[in-house]
Amino acid sequence: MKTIDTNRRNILKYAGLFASIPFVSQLVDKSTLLAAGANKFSTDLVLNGDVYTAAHWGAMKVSVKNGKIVKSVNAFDGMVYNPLQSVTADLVDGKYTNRIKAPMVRKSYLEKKKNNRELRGADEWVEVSYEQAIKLVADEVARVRKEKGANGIYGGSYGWKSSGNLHNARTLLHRYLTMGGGFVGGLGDYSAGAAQVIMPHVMGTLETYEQQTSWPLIMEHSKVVVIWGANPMDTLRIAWSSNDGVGLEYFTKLKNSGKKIIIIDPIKSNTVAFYGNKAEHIAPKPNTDVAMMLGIIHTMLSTGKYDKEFIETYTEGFDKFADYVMGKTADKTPKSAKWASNICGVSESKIKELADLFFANRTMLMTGYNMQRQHHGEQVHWMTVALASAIGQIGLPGGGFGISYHYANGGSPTTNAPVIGGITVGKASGGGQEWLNDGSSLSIPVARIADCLLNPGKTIDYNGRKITYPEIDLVYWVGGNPFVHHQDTNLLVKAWKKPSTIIVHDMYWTPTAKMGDIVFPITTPYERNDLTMSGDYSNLNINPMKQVVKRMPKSKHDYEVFADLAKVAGFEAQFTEGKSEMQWLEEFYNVAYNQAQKSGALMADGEPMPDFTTFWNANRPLTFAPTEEGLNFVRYGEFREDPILNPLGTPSGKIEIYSETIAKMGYKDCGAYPQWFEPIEWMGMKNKPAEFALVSPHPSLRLHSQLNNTSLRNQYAVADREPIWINPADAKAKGIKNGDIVRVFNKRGQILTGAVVSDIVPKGVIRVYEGAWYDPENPAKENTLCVNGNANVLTIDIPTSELADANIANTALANIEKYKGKAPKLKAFTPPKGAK
Ligand SMILES: Nc1nc2c(c(=O)[nH]1)N[C@H]1C(S)=C(S)[C@@H](COP(=O)(O)OP(=O)(O)OC[C@H]3O[C@@H](n4cnc5c(=O)[nH]c(N)nc54)[C@H](O)[C@@H]3O)O[C@H]1N2
Ligand SMILES: Nc1nc2c(c(=O)[nH]1)N[C@H]1C(S)=C(S)[C@@H](COP(=O)(O)OP(=O)(O)OC[C@H]3O[C@@H](n4cnc5c(=O)[nH]c(N)nc54)[C@H](O)[C@@H]3O)O[C@H]1N2
Ligand SMILES: [Mo]
Repeated sequence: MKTIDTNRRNILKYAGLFASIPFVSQLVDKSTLLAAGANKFSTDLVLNGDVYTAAHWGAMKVSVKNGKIVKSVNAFDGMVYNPLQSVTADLVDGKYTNRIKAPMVRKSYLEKKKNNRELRGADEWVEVSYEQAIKLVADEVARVRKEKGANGIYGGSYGWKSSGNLHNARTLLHRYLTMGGGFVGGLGDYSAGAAQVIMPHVMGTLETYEQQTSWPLIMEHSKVVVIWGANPMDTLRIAWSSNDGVGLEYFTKLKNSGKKIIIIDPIKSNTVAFYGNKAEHIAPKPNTDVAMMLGIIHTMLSTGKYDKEFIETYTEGFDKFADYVMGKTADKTPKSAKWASNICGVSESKIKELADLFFANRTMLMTGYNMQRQHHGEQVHWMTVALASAIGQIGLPGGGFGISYHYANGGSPTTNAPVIGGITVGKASGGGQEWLNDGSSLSIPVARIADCLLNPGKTIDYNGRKITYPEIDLVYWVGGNPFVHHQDTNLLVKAWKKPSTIIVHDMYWTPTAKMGDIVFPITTPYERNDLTMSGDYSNLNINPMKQVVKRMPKSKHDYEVFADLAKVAGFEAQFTEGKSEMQWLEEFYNVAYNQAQKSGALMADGEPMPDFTTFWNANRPLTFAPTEEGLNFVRYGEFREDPILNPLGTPSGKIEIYSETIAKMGYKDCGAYPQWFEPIEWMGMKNKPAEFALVSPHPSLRLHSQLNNTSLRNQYAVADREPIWINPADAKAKGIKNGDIVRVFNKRGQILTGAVVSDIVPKGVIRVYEGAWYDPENPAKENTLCVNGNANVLTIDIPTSELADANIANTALANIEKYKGKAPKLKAFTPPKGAK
């Protein structure tokens, strides 16, 4: 146990991290405020000065001059630089910004032409009045509800939207559709869709979005840190609520900690570059980590250097899995280091060395998500658990595994912060909410959307049950960009022609907006007032998100659009609860404030939390300090201490290396214990349908498609397209030089990219980041070129397995050639015909 003194020291160190920003208590002279009257907060815009706001990429200080944004930086000085924070001005209005400036309707849709669906993406647009747009949407939603019921409306609307607990686009859509009588939703997410379904069977929890063993304990106890299929120096630039920045601080400190750092990634990612000679880089072939892990486990079982006692005490069915590893099951194949080496390309001796190293030292396996956005993606985190069980350090400080250190700052110690409220989905108007309780028949796995639109009535397997696709006639999308995020774009183009109506809200003419029928021009987060916490696991800060600039003339908040639609449908009072923007925010803030009043929780500077008016007027984030428990949190520590008293939420209460539940499902593509399955396309297959393994990880200088329309693009675009990384030997063989335009193609589609010839990718592998805006050369033609380089035009739209039905974005092969034609002009960042 830590003494109070060390804890206090830790807290002080922690507060030190954020010391560069004046605390609210230092800013506000309370006596003047009291004199001014307690409940006066200002919503006047700052015309010259600094405004504090926050985004997925963290808390920011935005400088304004004459009502225009001139600079935007981290709200806290001295933290690891995050370039995503620098382009706020562009997001409001820049060279590529491409704002939707007015409510618009597609011409042939407006004219009710019979073949209008065929013209989606290729049509002209017509500006309509806001009132007319509201009426069109309200009438159409009512029609579909009447004819098809809740089952006819798809509101899954997957996407990263913007930070903010009020202007939460997707929740607002769900609130409107729920109150109106229901909709078809989306199950799971694109991020960790396979892991979040398998892990509850194995560990009894979701695992993907849960707190990890705290970073201070990693720094103190881990001897070996394995960054496996993760690129934290890039991916920790963002978080779901807002980034607390702590993950980047710790991964930076780790560099010179003297620990053995191993990075396992086919590519020399920016994280590999960052650690340089302070880390060992091991490059397996893409999609082969499960085999590599098996080779390590086989070595451990063969040498006897594994933790038998841990396995006996804490796991279920390891013996059956061990039979598979040793080749005693039907396939008669020992999964030896040699066997693994043949598949993953890492040498037999290295695999054996890792087995010994992990067993002999306190080892933390930090995995990313990319490996599970692959065919049979369920297996990799299950296998990680099997490996960590053999090592036997789960539940020890600094040991075991953690699958979200790379994501939203897992391991950033949890603070004592009270939690603010947020807008909720609410209740169905007029009573019954049966459809919600029966979400099973009305939600489809998110990544099956194209399959669902194309095949109404089809029944699929999902995690032990059956789901029958409804017949969707109306798609309502806010806060997401499926024409960038979904696999096999050309299939989605076909699927998109099925519904009668597609409604999109966005700030920009994204490819998804261009593929809609009715679009609303939405305000950016810098044109509205909101609140968010930062630190998905730490709750480190409460951030004001003050309106920074005047809003674009015809733009609307998502909230306003839905409130107006609710009005037409007769449930406005229920939707708005009669509250204004600032009244909502005061209420959300007071949820936390009242909690703090009750518990006596103080902020990191030792002061009590200010009331809402003081907080809002002070215009600064509030910072809280980690608790003793937060600093000393060991994931599965209690389970390890007493597995009888603190069992896991699995059927056996133990770690299920063998799952009876999954065995009973009888799926061919997901067995009762973790296994190596050959992916549908990969480097080592026979009769490869294309030559190169396409890896499409998350972009360093964007959040998916967000920020593609900013000046950050100047830093990475090549020949005015998305870059493709090609190994020098492959480039030479294909006659491709740095800066050339490269056509990347396979049977699913074709894209144009700009060549970066570099040995950061191994031979036989190409990398195109996900997130480039889909830009069809001729939208009226099938399988037309995407001239901006959206990787998903080339990816495969099949499920990971019948268990999780998650996406397999990172399992694909493609060909490359130097593009010889005249380079088509980019239209990705210009409005469509008819729009200004
Ligand atoms: N090939 C490949 N594909 C992938 C992945 C991969 O690794 N490889 N990764 C997948 C993963 S993990 C994810 S999470 C998805 C991400 O997919 P998305 O979440 O769809 O990606 P974003 O670009 O964040 O899209 C958010 C959209 O919401 C809009 N928006 C922002 N704020 C607001 C708002 O307040 N109101 C409204 N109405 N709109 C707003 C933005 O302008 C943008 O168009 O991509 C997936 N696709
Ligand atoms: N800057 C930035 N940060 C982000 C995002 C973003 O778009 N931009 N997106 C956020 C979201 S929504 C999510 S879900 C997470 C995604 O987090 P991850 O899924 O972990 O991120 P990726 O970038 O897809 O992949 C991480 C690393 O895996 C490597 N990799 C690819 N294939 C393999 C393989 O077969 N084996 C191994 N061992 N490694 C492989 C890639 O080269 C990459 O370096 O990131 C979040 N953070
Ligand atoms: Mo994600």
